[in-house]
Amino acid sequence: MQSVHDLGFRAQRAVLQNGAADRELFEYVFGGDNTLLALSFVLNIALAGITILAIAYLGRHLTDPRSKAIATALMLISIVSISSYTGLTSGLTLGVVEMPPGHPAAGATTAGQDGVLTMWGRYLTWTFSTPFILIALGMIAGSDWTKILTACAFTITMCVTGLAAALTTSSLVLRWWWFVLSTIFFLVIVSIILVDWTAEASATGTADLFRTLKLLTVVGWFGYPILWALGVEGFAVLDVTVTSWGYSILDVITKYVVTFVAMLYIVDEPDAITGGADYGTSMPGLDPGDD
Ligand code: RET
Repeated sequence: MQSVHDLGFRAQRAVLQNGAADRELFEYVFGGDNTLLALSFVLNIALAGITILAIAYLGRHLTDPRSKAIATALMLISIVSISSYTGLTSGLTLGVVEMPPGHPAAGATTAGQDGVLTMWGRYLTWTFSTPFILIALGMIAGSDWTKILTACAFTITMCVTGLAAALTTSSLVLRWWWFVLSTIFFLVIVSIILVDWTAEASATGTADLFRTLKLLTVVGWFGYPILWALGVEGFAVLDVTVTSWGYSILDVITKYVVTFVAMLYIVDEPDAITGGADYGTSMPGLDPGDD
């Protein structure tokens, strides 16, 4: 009798053999004909690296735990990003996905395979990077952890359903249904930022900084579903290279620009950020050094 292990192994092999291998996709992107696409990945590796070093430098004199926590969250955004773009560059998180009947790119071929180039690693790694953006924003607004973690849970759900939208090949309707689900989760996050955190930032004293971060974040984040819809996975109005550059530019705004704006403010450790010894503790009045 065939063991469950054998069956699992055969299924895994079937999945991995279905579509172009990493090396073929790496050669497709870096082989010379798709230099612009390759640059959209490499640029972000460089920018993420510079941002990580800049945060380490700018934050070297931070002493307050809240300022340090925000700086760490900001650094983790770029740490995820450098890993994400390395995955795309190596071809590991690229794939060729055959679009369902009725899709404008149905019947397309890429790197000798039936399907379109899908940068599925982007959706996967946003699952890890966007929570850190929201942790930093929520802490700057002075929000509580219930709201911050709620926003994180919704962004994870948004990214995973976005990944499902990109990878569904069975039906066009279901691709768009995933897209609608993901958009609903996205709107929950937007409302937390625009309603709850905006009010909380005014009370905390970080309204000016939060206004800038909110603008960059909300406007920038709306760009992603628009690009998805116009890109090769949606209505296929834009080709893969333009879509990839679109995402890379949005990443520059929503990650690195947001990081520098926030970091330059935090470096001075203003009271609105540090908030005093009791700020954010579950037992006000208890000095952590008193044990
Ligand atoms: C998708 C497609 C499905 C519908 C929606 C999307 C939204 C994506 C967003 C991504 C933000 C990413 C960021 C990454 C930084 O590392 C998945 C494109 C709503 C908002 C800020």
